[in-house]
Amino acid sequence: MKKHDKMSLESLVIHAGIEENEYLAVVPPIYQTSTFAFDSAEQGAALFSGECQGYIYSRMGNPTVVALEKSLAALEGGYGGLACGSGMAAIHTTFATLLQAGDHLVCSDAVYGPTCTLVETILPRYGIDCTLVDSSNLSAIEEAIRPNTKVIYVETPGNPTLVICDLEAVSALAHRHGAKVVIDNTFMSPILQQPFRWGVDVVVHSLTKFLNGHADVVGGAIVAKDQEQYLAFRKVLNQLGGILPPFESFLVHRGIKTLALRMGRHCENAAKVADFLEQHSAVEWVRFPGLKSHPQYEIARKQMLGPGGMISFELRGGLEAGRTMMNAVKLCVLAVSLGGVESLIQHPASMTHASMGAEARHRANITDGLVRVSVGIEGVEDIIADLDQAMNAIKS
Ligand code: LCS
Repeated sequence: MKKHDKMSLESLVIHAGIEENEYLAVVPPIYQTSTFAFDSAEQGAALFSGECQGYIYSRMGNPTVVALEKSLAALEGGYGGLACGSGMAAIHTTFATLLQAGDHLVCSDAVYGPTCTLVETILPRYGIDCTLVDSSNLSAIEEAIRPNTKVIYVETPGNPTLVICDLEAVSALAHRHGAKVVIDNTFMSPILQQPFRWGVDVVVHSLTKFLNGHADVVGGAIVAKDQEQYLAFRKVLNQLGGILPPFESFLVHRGIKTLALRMGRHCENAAKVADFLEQHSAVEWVRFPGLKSHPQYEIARKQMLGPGGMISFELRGGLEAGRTMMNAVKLCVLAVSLGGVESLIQHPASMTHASMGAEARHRANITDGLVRVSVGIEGVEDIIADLDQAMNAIKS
């Protein structure tokens, strides 16, 4: 990656991971193959023993996937990237690498529902305990740390409440206690947040969202800070097998080329939509990192390069009003997922965060009336007009 060292993020999205190939194709080919032939029995054995480098079998590595992985590592400023079959596969692989029976994990209480379910119900079956905390409260995190705490896991901004964790402070705290910080950077993408700069140890992503950006791939990624960590993740991913196939890798790498442009537009549109919502009489409150009313507005300004495209809000009429509104949208799509070019609207309590259960949702401030919007890159006047007409349906 040396030749990219000094490039801006706007150039890295276009050039990182694109390397010369046999025919000098500007867009490298898709290596749609499960396995690679050896020159000889001796060479095959040397590849397996690590004496020589090359491709063996696509679960262990594939040139199209590696191109994407190099791009992800360059964008995050890490040592190496690992493309996974989904965001959840990336998170699972990360925990399976960093934790073992007898270890303890501190996890932010406002995370994607299945992440919460994984740490609360699946990891304990393997002897790994978890404490959920409000990750905007540093003393709550410190109180939760035990002598066997190995990982502090945060999503910032968190899904769906957009609660923000101070990455510099939590990294310093974790390192004082001999723990590692893993951050899910999905909501920001590397364009808007560079976690390694604040001392974070591992970055994970759902590639399904902003990085791919076109709602046509499910994928995930881990980015490791150094070689030792990268090799540890690679070993576990090779055995667990949750890899991203070549075609999906090609699509995500292609999506990344417009990431900087898209993130700029998501931020601009979302800021206007958040202002509109905050002034609307049907709205009780709005959470958006670009609004001064956000409780961690100052931390957002410090560590984020833009507010992002995600907004949560509560309607005055609670759940019933939310249902009416979601059934009335025309341009916005009523669907889960986020980060695509199209605006999406959904209800976390009955959809993305239903699996957490009512108690965990209550602890994480995910109210029954909370509505989440992923603001797309359409004409912002059309998004606002659609939300306005849908909220007007509540009154009638
Ligand atoms: N991390 C975050 C912050 C997410 O929002 C999601 C999915 C994941 C990880 C898991 O990624 P996946 O395995 O789906 O690629 N979030 C979703 C959401 O809010 N609606 O639908 C999926």
